[in-house]
Amino acid sequence: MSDSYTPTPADKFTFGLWTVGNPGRDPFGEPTRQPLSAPSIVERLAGLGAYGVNLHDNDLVPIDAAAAERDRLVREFKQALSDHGLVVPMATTNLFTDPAFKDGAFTSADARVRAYALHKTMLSMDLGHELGAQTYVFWGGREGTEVDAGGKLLDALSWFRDSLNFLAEYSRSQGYNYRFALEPKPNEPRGDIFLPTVGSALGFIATLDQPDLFGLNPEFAHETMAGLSFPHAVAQVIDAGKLFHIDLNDQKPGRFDQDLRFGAENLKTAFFLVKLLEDTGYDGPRHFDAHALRTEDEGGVWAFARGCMRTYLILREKARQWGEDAEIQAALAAYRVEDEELQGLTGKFSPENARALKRRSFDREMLGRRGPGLEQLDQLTVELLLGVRGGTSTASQPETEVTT
Ligand code: GCO
Ligand code: MN
Ligand code: MN
Repeated sequence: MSDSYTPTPADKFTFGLWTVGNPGRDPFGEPTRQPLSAPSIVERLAGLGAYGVNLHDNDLVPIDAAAAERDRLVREFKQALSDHGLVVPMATTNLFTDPAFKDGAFTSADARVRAYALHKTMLSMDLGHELGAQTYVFWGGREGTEVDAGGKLLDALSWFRDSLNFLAEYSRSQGYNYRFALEPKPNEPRGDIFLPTVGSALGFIATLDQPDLFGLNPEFAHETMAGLSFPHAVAQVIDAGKLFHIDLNDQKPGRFDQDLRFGAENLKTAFFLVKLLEDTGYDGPRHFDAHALRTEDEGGVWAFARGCMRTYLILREKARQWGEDAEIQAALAAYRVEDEELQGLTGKFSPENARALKRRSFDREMLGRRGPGLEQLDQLTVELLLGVRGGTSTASQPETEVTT
């Protein structure tokens, strides 16, 4: 079946080898699906219209693989990429599965673990570069604590900073020129993960030696787990010029890390997110960091992958309709009150502006009485999402009644 919501590589949808390759293991149960080889994932994703595939070093090469085995796996993967026209825009390091990292990688209190984490990351950066990756993600899954009796909170930040500075220099010295994207998460697998939210990561980047090389890879589920709004977080990342990559999925607040299909849970939030990305011209990959439900067989995995991309495209179409809907645009225009004279006074400080503003009297009661029309605007949005506001023209749509 092919319709206007069928993705093409121009839509820049990517998946991780670990996402569609997720075999359905959870802390309480064994895998429910057979592992899929990397070349077979590439073939299937290409068939569905994806643009690329991302990976951790050990998604492709087992941690204890001998050199010949590594070379064979990389060769076969590269062959599949070129056969099927998929790219690898992003690479990252698995610094969380091996027991060596159980108390952190870059923030371990054991200097030998910190050194091993650098060693492993440099090798993984070599691999990513070989595959053509231009963005390198740091998700500090084990960088955190369950108990703070170790007293390392400030040391951990400084070890983390030293490691990122070291790796940025490594990238430059090798001519890799990666852009680095930090991916914050509040918890899971650690009780508390360092740099838990988008805001924390943005603040930390400002303390690095080469802050311009670092941006963010915010994830829908991670801010949602913290009870925060993902569109608000992403807006702040865009405002800071730091949206280097994005992880899309879905999540119920207050639950374990669910990694649900994009749009499966918070449709309206997903809509405003897609609208934000499209309105601001984000042109990086739309990466789905999610996996099929544990209940599913392989058919369910591909239904999941197709569903993530279709929902994004449907929401993109809805965002376009929203922008062209006359009634919505009228409600929006009414919501935003412009006043050229006052905006002239408040836009930039000058002693004259300050004096003029202080002299000015305001009709505070009138300002407090004004209804901005958000109920109507939001209801129009809901109706558009529910499909009862039709296509591009709103001429034949019934007017929503406004009661005053
Ligand atoms: C998670 C994270 C990871 C990272 C991945 C790439 O919650 O497990 O989202 O999936 O995104 O390690 O950096
Ligand atoms: Mn995640
Ligand atoms: Mn992620």
